Amino acid sequence: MNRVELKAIIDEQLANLEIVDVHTHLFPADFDGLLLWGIDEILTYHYLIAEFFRYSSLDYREFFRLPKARQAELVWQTLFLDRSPVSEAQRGVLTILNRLGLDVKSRSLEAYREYYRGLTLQGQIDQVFKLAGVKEIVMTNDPFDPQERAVWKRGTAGDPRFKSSLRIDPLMMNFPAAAEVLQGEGYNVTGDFGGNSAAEVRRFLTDWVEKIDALYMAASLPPTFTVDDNSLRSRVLKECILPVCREQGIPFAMMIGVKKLVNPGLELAGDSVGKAEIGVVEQLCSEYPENKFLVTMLSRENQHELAITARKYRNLLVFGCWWFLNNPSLVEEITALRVETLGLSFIPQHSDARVLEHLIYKWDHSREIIGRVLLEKYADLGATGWQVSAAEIERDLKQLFQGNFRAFVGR
Ligand code: FIX
Ligand code: ZN
Repeated sequence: MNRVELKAIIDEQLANLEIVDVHTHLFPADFDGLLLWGIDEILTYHYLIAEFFRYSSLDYREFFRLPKARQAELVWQTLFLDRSPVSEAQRGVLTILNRLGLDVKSRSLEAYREYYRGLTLQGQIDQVFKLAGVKEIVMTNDPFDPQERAVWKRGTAGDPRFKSSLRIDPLMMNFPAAAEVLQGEGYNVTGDFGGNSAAEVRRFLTDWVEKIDALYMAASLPPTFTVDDNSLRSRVLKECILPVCREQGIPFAMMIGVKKLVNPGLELAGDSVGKAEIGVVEQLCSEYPENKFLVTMLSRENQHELAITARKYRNLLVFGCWWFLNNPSLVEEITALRVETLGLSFIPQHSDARVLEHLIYKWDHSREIIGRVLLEKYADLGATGWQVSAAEIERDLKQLFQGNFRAFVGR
């Protein structure tokens, strides 16, 4: 099979692929408006807000007090009409518009708004999943968010395409505040993790994993994350989170390297990145062989050592080119490094979609790059005389884009 034939097969298999997107911030239509969608949400995505303020001297608070539609107009003018939208987040908007069949060259925000006026949310969910080639997504379900807690208490019709994960950052990042929420929910915990708190936190975690049928538990963690100390964070992890994950047979997903709110004025756009210590991943995988760890790290500088660490521990599954790494040049570099180091034993990407339509651009862009990397690797095999078949390419892609995750979570 020559390179042209190989590329045609890879492109066809990628186009027919049913992706399981292992980390998003999306929700079904009946989650009380928690699902963001539509052109104004697309244009006010925090990635674009950060880029908008590269050019604007507007007071942050003044901007965020504006109606969402006005914020979107300012972003459209500044990042699209006043200068070419060459950044990845800017290009993403145009990919979405183009794939929705809108006239990108019109550059008419009004025309795009008119299009949306004719849509229903449920219809847009169906259309976006189809255009993006996504079969299922995993939500980020936060029991510490009162709005989301109310939805789960009320009960929802649910949508089989939307799977759950239990996001528990406050337990590790601000236990006293988390303890107040748990007390309010009837769990006998104290802010200093005293008394019967460990057992009660385990009961809380068990109740919620079972209530939402969580595929995994997750937390985003700072570059300084360590478990060597006797901190509340370490104790909650070792005495509560890891035991419940073991009992429930689910992974703990650690998203390591976020510096929260280095610029608070930017709100969600105010987080940044720091190189973390890979030793904490080694230590947890080594000391807790009965636990499964999904890990993604935010710093480019952590990627090689994370891949090498995954070679040492089969209870570690690396996933995604997260957030600031989700740019074509880095996705290509990281995916090539992972294939060369881990073969097909990793999850190449997640969308981190915050707005429904992000599924379209995040997967269009990533599929193309990951396909390019795999073409090189299959071509390298061909050069040795090894002939990979279309069925084998389909098998490999299915493993990367859903099989590895399903096997690791046991679903
Ligand atoms: O912690 C997370 O889930 C991060 O992905 C988010 O906090 C972040 O804002 C994001 O959406 C990045 O893509
Ligand atoms: Zn996220």
